[in-house]
Amino acid sequence: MSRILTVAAGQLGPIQRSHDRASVVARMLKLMEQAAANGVDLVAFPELALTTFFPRWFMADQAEVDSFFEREMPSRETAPLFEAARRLKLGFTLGYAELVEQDGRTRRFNTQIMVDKTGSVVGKYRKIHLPGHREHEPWRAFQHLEKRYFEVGDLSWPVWRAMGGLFGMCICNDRRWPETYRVMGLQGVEMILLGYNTPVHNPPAPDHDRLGDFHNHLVMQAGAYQNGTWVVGVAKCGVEEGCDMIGGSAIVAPTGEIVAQAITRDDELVIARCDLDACKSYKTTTFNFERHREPDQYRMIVERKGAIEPP
Ligand code: CDV
Repeated sequence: MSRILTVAAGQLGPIQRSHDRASVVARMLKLMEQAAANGVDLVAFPELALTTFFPRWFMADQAEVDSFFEREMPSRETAPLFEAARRLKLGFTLGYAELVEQDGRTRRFNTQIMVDKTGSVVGKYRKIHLPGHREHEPWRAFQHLEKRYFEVGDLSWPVWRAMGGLFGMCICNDRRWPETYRVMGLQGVEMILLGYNTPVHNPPAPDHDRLGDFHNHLVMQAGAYQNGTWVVGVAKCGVEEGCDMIGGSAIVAPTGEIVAQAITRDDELVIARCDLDACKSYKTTTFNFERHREPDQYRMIVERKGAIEPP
């Protein structure tokens, strides 16, 4: 038996600050049309896919920061994506900056949604591992102010039943942390969809720069194998406002192998036929959690935040 889902990573090339949402949505619609013509069921788009990656700038004016956020989803500008989903019978995931009135205050999250073939939102995730810093650090070649502009996500990593499978999502820096995958693995996830914006240059650790593509695939392949799940990683990449960002969008099988990968750093569709039943062999043998995990011995993982060396 097999449950085949044809999935695409809808990689996006750079989005400059002068590009409005309508022009970005038009690029995404083009990829959705291509995807439908190739029998794709679900296309994943990158993190913060509707605008340039604005946390690279320090902005003192909150109104300027908020101009990068979405107050409703769908909105007038994003409605065509939802209409295309219905017309083409094609699901999609979309990363965007979310501004919401919640708990009696204005809250801002780095968010990703999953939309099914009827154009309905079936899942929402808010980024938990926010990288970077809170204050302006002028010594950097560019800022990374996610800790300033977003709150830590409040939804954990839910897993949803949709499109005949079990789906979860995470966003960019989350993919580097094993906890991300394990929380979804413990809910039986079969496919994790994630978008990213990863600069080549890492200001606090420039010695990592030559390894950006390697680390990108390393963590997604490990997460897929160790949890018996498909992982679809999709980049916004290329030179955006002078900042060089890695591509390497990839579809990773539960074997840990990359089955399809982008070859450009521009708008590109990466397609793979994914058998969701391929997860079973890993989930029922090597990574049969019920049989082999020893959570009592892992308590430190949730009880301790930073590393404390023995005396
Ligand atoms: N958008 C991100 O989360 N980017 C980080 C960078 C700052 C290292 C990443 O983990 O790719």
